[in-house]
Amino acid sequence: MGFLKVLKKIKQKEKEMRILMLGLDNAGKTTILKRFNGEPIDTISPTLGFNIKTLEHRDFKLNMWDVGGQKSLRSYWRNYFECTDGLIWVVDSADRRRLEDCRSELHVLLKEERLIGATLLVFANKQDLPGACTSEEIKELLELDKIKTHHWNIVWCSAVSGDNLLKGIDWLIDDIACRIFTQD
Ligand SMILES: Nc1nc2c(ncn2[C@@H]2O[C@H](COP(=O)(O)OP(=O)(O)O)[C@@H](O)[C@H]2O)c(=O)[nH]1
Ligand SMILES: [Mg+2]
Repeated sequence: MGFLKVLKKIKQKEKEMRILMLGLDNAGKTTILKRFNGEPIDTISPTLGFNIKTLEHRDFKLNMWDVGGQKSLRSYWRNYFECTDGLIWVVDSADRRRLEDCRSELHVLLKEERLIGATLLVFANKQDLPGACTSEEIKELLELDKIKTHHWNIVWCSAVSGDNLLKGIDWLIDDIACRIFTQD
């Protein structure tokens, strides 16, 4: 049996997925992770470095990597790419000023060889804020339709209210499961 097949078998048995959460700083990555994990979200400080959480969801074990998004930390993102099954790109939908920066960082990221094959979920977060762009607007502004290299989807959400987090994460898990667990 080839190496990749062996890897697939191991993953299948443990139903384990490695998910990387990225996006500009202040987008809400840490808040999403904590909210999803049922932890309090009122004492979150900016992530310097990274934060790993293993969550059980449905039948799956999710290794979630939450990596700091400050400009000075972005060159370190590449250290976390290996073996990524899913990428969650979190957007602050109310921060219109930085959406251009957000678009270019995302498209640079998707050119990374080590991320080929990763499923991409874009969370249009902070939908509870007045003036937030809709997910349709975010899709246009981030030029998501240009992405042909990855399975992708955009889902609006609010980490503060918890709205739609499950919908996004379930889509991601289903897409990954189809790719890595059902082939032989
Ligand atoms: N109104 C609102 N604020 C949010 C939401 N998600 C995160 N925030 C706030 O945005 C700030 C940055 O969140 P954080 O999770 O630290 O962002 P990170 O840098 O991407 O990890 C914090 O003050 C959060 O309370 C949301 O859905 N709605
Ligand atoms: Mg953070």
